[in-house]
Amino acid sequence: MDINSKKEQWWKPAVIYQIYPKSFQDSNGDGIGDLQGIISRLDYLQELGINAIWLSPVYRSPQDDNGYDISDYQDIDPMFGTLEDMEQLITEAKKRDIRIIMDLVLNHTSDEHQWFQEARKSRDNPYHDYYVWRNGEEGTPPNDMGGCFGGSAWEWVPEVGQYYFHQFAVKQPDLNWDNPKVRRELYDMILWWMEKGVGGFRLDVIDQIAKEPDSKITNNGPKLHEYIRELSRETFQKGDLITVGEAWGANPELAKLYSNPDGSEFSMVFQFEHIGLDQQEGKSKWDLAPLNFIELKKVLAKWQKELFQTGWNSLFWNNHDLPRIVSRWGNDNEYRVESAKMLATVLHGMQGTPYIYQGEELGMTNARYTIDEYCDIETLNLYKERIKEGYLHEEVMTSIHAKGRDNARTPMQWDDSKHAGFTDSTPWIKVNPNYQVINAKNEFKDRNSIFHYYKKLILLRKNYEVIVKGKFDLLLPEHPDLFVYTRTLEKTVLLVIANFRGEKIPFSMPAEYQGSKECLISNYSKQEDSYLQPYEAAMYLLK
Ligand code: TEU
Ligand code: CA
Repeated sequence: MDINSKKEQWWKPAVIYQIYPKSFQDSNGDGIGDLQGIISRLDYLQELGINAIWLSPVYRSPQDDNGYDISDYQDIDPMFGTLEDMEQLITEAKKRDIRIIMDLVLNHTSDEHQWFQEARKSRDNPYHDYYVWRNGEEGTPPNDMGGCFGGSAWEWVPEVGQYYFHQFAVKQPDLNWDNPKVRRELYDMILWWMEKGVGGFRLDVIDQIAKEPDSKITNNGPKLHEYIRELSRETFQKGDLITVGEAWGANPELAKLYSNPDGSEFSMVFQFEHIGLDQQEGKSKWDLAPLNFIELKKVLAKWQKELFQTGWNSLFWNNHDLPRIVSRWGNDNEYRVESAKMLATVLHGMQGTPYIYQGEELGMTNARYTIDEYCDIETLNLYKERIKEGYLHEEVMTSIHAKGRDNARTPMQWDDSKHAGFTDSTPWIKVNPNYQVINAKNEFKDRNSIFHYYKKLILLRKNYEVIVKGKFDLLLPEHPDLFVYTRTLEKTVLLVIANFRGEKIPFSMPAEYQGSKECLISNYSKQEDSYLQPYEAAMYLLK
């Protein structure tokens, strides 16, 4: 493909659905979601109207970090099925006009990967230099860098008398991107998947591949964009793919490189600036603070403005690492339905590619479990660490209930039968007890459900070019309760209004928008003249 060709990218009006395979649908009664399970639910996804599925990793893996620790990139973990199942999923999805986006974890492998097994044998093993090693003495790591899941980022290997570097768990050694052989192996693997008809890739922690541990650089290393351009040139640009990089360290300037319309890097990136707005400044996500709402509007507006015609945004509230948005910035009690729809309206009215995380379309909520009911390595390590540091059990649990990754990983709630229709046997992680009320079967029946609302939002994006292409303008930036913006494409103006509070908020339509308008969607059947109802949201087309 000529990267300079100005042909309209197919994925610009697309909506993507993220599946966390372990928790989506079990087909063989082992309590773990699998590929055949996903195939059996494709009709559901087609009904919702999504265009692509981002599948969290299904490669062979010891599952220390639920598949983000890969031991064979070119095989499927038996827990999820076989390569044939994967091929069948690609074919069956294609029949329904759905593309499969695979998750590429290129920063690290599992320590059980063949490459690492060789690498740790001796310093002159041909695979040794596939990873990042430093000399040192046992007990004195090269520096004080910490791993993302707790502990040191360095692990001693007596056989070679060296430390290896791992930004994540001990069992996730970092690959050495400075070694051209490593890069070539990864490109060949990607090309192999492209041959199989994969529709795109999500690139795990891609901004961390060019790390330079001697200078304590993790993300945005000096060679990062050189490596990404090479990766893109050698692989993605040979096909018609959608690619999205995960970049916690992105700012709009960097995002313009990543999502340059010339196609030299990716289609878009996930940026996380809005995600950190409910934590104490300078601290971690576990140190809770109320959402800074005005800042949320500013941050999102900034990204909308900055990437307009110079890049492309990913739009998301949720993923498998984040709490459920309705519990986080909505209200998962009295106004669960209203607030879930309100949050969806705000997100789906913006410019970019919206991502729906499994169960978000049902208004699934956070789970409040006891510590022994959680499975996530991050949560379990954090608990141990904080208790050791002297935090009280209750304090730590409050943080985990709010931010733990397992909030997103509880099984998909399909119906009100035992285990929510996810499995016939014991699920690998407990089902959220609210499944008897919150489930796909109920949502399907009810014309006013969150599910049908998402379906409509997806359709609006297909039918109104202004949602895909319009210029974004934030109104009432300092308003403490309302999120209001317009999208403008030539003479068409779309107005989006949302109340982020569980109470009536005074509001009357600004004079310039009082003329004739059509309500495209709203979470209330009737609008009031002088105020917005609790969590009310609407999209208007101004004429
Ligand atoms: O996440 C990257 C990442 O930085 C997360 O560890 C994040 O900081 C954390 O979840 C928020 O507390 C990606 C994957 O999405 C995640 O599931 C993996 O565990 C991680 O990479 C390692 O591959
Ligand atoms: Ca299974």
